[in-house]
Amino acid sequence: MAATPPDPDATPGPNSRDLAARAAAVLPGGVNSPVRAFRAVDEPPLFVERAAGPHLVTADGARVIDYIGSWGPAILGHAPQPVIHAVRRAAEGGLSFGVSTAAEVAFAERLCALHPALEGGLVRLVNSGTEATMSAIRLARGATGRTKIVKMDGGYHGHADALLAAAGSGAATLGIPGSAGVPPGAVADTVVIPYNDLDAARAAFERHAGDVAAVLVEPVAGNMGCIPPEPGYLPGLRELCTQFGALLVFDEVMTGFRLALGGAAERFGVRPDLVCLGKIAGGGMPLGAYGGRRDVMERLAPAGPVYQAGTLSGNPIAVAAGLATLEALCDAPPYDRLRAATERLADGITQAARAAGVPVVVQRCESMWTAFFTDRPVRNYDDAKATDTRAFARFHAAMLRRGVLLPPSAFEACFVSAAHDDDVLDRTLEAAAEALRDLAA
Ligand code: KE4
Repeated sequence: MAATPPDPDATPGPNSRDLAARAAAVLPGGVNSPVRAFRAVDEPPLFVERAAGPHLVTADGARVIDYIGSWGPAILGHAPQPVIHAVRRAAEGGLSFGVSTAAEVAFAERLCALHPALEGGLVRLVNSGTEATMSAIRLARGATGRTKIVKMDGGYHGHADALLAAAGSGAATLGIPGSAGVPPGAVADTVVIPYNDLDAARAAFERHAGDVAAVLVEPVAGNMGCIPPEPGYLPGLRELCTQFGALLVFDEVMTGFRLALGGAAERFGVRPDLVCLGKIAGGGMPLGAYGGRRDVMERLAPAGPVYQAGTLSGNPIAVAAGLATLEALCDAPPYDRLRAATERLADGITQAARAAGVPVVVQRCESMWTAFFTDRPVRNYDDAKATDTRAFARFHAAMLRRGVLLPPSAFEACFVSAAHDDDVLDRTLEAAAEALRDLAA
């Protein structure tokens, strides 16, 4: 397969190597978010100049097929014109006011019309997924008067202290700090259990009876690679939360509007008490949201005693991008085609790996997928950590050499967009077959 053709419209400028050197002089690790450093795949970081549809154009003038998709938001493909136009129009009217706007009300109405958890409920707009989950757990604690938050080992919900908890020594034990700078006290009420394990969830409730405020879960795990819930798992969590008087909180920052217009709640038919949204909801602009049961949300200031605020919450430009994105998804739901495209990729990579004699398990849910280098299913974080991440790194490099950019970590999900047409899928599968033969050689 020929190397990626240079983009004919590329404008000469500093290349990724020059930019990486400059970035290292002013940014910690040379990046504004760790995964962009490409350290998990031992490659120099890429810098993007612009993007359109399924492609990124790098600072080196290469045009690559993109499966990072901005870590989820780019479900329509990059630079979708309806969203670009909406952002332009909104920007003409001003960037931020600190006073409410009609647009943020219309956007909230659209969210409440689309996500099952928001039906008849309330939603609060914030600026990131981190802010959404951080606020949702404070609200859960304030609304229930309880302190324990149960989260999954390997679940990532942004970088709020209480959620940077690693698994403790035993099942259902209290979390230990998952990062320097997180004091033990910040995670003393965070209980970490394995994903896809209802017995562990029940044990957590029994061990901390009456003090579990909420269970926070990515309904489809996307931050330990793509790990779908096993049949009955989400309904089981729903039953346990109801039985023990805790709130079920779906972190749908990644799965919201990705799996279906109603996210995982619609896809799996389980209604959480609260839902956290981001990524696609902002159409690539800084926006998050959390919401759900009216009786819980009414505990939020200024209606209630739980405080949360934000200068740019409901920002008119971010709301314009989010609303235009949701309108495009509602006008022409891409989900059947996205599912078929992802199925084609998964089957093609599986066949190519088998032909090359390389153990690969491709796990997917709708248009999220991950190629794990292993010969067995990946059910939870321990399974994911046991996969061959060095082989993934070699695969990542071999794919990039052939013009296909996968997320630079074995513990991330790839995303297919509505702009990934058959030719792009063909090129991806051709590159994968060659890359897997490289690995086997
Ligand atoms: P942000 O604060 O990054 O907007 O959202 C945090 C977050 C919350 N919940 C889930 C399920 C998430 O996946 C995320 C963020 N995801 C990562 C990648 N998987 C963002 C990429 C990055 O950190 O640079």
